[in-house]
Amino acid sequence: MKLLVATTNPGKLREIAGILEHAPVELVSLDDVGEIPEPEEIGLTFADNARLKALYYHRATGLPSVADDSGLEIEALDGLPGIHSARWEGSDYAVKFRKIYELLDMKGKRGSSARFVCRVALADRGEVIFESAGVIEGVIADTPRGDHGFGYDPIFLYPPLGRTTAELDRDLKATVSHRGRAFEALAVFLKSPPNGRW
Ligand code: ITT
Repeated sequence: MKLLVATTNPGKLREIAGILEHAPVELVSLDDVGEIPEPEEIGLTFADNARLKALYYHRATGLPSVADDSGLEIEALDGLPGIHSARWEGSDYAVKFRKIYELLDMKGKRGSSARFVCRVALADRGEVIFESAGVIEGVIADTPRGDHGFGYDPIFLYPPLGRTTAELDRDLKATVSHRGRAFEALAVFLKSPPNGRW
């Protein structure tokens, strides 16, 4: 059974492929299905956008499609950048990090609590047939650190390991991350769907 991992983000794709390595599916990426314009992410929640993307790519390709909508919520910034994480303050992460530190310093809260959130939706036969969620709680690191991962990983400190998620290799990040938790639940579903097939 083919499963389209419907993301344009290479960092996400690498992590998802690692987590689903032993799932009973043949993973296909957007590179394998030809040019498809990106959908507008007009949902108001991570869950809405995950469903929207999964259904959109499923309808465009006819393949069972899984989408991930995720982001960073910083407590002292009232949950920003949240569902807008990918495009908030542009696409240059050095600039995004500077802006975050500037806003946090104005409030005297550089080490604010923060969390990464991930919602996953799987669409097949014209509808969403599975959803899952994962969260990892942490704090904003005093300075960016680490070269692994992608996006906001260098500024997200995971206190139980005393490292940013950019200082964890892919497999270790997957054991503790929002995406790891949400996609592990998908892997369980793929191995034993409730009605014997999915
Ligand atoms: P697709 O919609 O094509 O999957 P995207 O990157 O636009 O790609 P989202 O709309 O879900 O995806 O935005 C997710 C953003 O949240 C991502 O670009 C990062 O900025 C941030 N993010 C999510 N998970 C992350 C992680 O594990 N590490 C670092 N940053 C993360």
